[in-house]
Amino acid sequence: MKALITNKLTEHSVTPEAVYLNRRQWLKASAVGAAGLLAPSMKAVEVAPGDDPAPPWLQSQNKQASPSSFSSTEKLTPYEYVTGYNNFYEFGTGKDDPEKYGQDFNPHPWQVTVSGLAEGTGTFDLEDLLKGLAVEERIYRLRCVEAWSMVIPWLGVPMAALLKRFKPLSGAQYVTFESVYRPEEMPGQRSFFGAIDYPYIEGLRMDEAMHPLTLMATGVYGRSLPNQNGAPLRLVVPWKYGFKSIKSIRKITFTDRAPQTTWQKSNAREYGFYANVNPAVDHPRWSQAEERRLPSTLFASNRVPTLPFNGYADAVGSLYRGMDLTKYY
Ligand SMILES: Nc1nc2c(c(=O)[nH]1)N[C@H]1C(S)=C(S)[C@@H](COP(=O)(O)O)O[C@H]1N2
Ligand SMILES: [Mo]
Repeated sequence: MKALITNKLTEHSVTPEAVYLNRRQWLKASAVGAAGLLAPSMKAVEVAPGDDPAPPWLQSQNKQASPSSFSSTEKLTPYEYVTGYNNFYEFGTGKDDPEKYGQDFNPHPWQVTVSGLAEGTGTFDLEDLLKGLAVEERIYRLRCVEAWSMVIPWLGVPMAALLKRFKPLSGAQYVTFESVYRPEEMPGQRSFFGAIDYPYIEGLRMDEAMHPLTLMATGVYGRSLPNQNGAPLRLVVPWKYGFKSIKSIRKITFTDRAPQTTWQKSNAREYGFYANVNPAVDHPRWSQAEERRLPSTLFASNRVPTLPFNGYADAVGSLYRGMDLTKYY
């Protein structure tokens, strides 16, 4: 089944038809069980190729995506929210700035520089980096530290499969990611009163990076990533607050110690290195006990309780056994 999702959705098509159709299929497929896992035979969406400015090799790799049993069965957040309500400060701090001001950014051709404690360091073309890796569709919850959330159908490759290509050395305890720095194409990076330092830096402990849920996303909603979502490749760590999921990655570095991340540098008391979603540890300025599942309105705020590790505790809780999560927030 093919459905068309254009970039100009009207209010009348807030939820793409393909999503509705597939929801019905999912419900019919009794394989959708209490665990909330998707029957691993059906993708959520397919998108017409005309919408996608990425090079043909990337489009075709994304289009061959197979569904993943790690996917959530919750109702997808509509495409226009996923691609129109964004945090990507390089393009501005307003939620609609990334879509508005992200269109002059040209992510192709793209290279990634890999350095540090690994055998296979160097600078690689994106195409070579991804060659031979199977893209999966992963429907994950995304929980922003600002207490809103979405359900997003990502396309991407397991981070472990990508990182293994560089043969990390045994001393590599952490991996650092760095976003692109292109002030000429990114107005937020030119702003004198920029909210944060650029380039944007994030990092994971090695075992977090290699966890099967950790994804290097190459697409969303059946197409390659729009600029505002972090084209051409971005991290997705669904059990952590959204700011860990760094966009438009240009550098990967294997290190023996944790990097200072952008948000830690901006305010260490408010933003920790771990940033695991935790309803029991409030942000100093607001509660994290609940979230607004978008779309939400004044009359239907759509508040849902926030779950430990964003609902992925069974899969990732053991990574943090014995750690005081109020100290390592
Ligand atoms: N480089 C970069 N990556 C970033 C951000 C950013 O401002 N710059 N914002 C983060 C935040 S706060 C969130 S919630 C997610 C949002 O991802 P989305 O816009 O694709 O939903 O991206 C994260 N990755
Ligand atoms: Mo966020």
